[in-house]
Amino acid sequence: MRQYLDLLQDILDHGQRKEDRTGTGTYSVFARQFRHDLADGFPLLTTKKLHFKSIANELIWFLSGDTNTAWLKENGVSIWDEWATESGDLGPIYGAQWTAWPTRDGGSINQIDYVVNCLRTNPDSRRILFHGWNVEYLPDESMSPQDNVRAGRMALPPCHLLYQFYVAAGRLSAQLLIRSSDSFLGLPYNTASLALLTTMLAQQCDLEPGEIIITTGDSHIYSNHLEQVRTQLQRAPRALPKLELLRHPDSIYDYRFEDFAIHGYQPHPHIAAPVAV
Ligand code: DHF
Ligand code: TMP
Repeated sequence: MRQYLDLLQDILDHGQRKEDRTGTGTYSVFARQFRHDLADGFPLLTTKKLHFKSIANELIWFLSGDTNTAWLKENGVSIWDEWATESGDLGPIYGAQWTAWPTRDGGSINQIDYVVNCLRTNPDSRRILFHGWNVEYLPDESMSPQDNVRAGRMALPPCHLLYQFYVAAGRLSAQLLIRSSDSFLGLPYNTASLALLTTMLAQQCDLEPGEIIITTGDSHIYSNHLEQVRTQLQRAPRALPKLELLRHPDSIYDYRFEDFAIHGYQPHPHIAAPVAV
């Protein structure tokens, strides 16, 4: 995806040096946007190899409402380990807010049910969205992720937070606001995850996948990713793979990793980079 590489170049050329919560230091620009038509292929980065299994299983895990790393670990995914307590807890992060947003009467609201229902019964609605930014449960930035979890708060506040959907001419489009974007490590995951969720929702609602649009707020490259970014920018993007759904699950909650087939993914080799905790 040319636009992704252009964003990395933009940050290298125009990024301001900023200190950050993790003490690593970043180069950062504010508020960038890119779009991709899912008819042109599945947006899995080709300029470095991505672990699609981590991306798919993380999404399945979010949709299940789970916020403990145990299931991820059993399924070969370690991307959340650094922020969890010894017992694997991450506090009420994505899965909790998506599927069980707490209400004042002690109940909860499933925002994913709302979205699926709205897409099926009221696709022209301008209110088809779900949101992860539940202010009551945001972490205290002066405390560690684990101490926040012990206090009943999220380990990390959501980075990808506002998902909005749009239907026209039988196609389902989605836009996502990412308030803070680790452009080398996180953004390729977030992009593929949004594309996968949009494709799954389209299947569930008898629509064709349309466009995805991503807006990134604080769009940064960590100072210890500069070498990796330069390596990646020297590589020529290759043809995008195709995603095939092998089954029509009964609901948005019934997808398994085995339901997804990625065809024609021939990326350049993986580039390792340390994640800032
Ligand atoms: N913190 C920071 N600083 N950046 C993030 O991207 C981030 N993402 C989180 C939680 N906290 C974060 C959740 N998502 C990796 C990718 C996504 C992710 C967390 C970590 C990662 O380290 N990816 C490596 C290894 C992939 C693997 O183990 O499968 C990569 O090379 O893509
Ligand atoms: P912050 O909460 O101080 O913004 O730190 C969160 C870091 O994690 C920041 O570098 C953005 C990154 N991140 C992503 O880019 N995508 C994600 O999906 C997640 C969970 C985090």
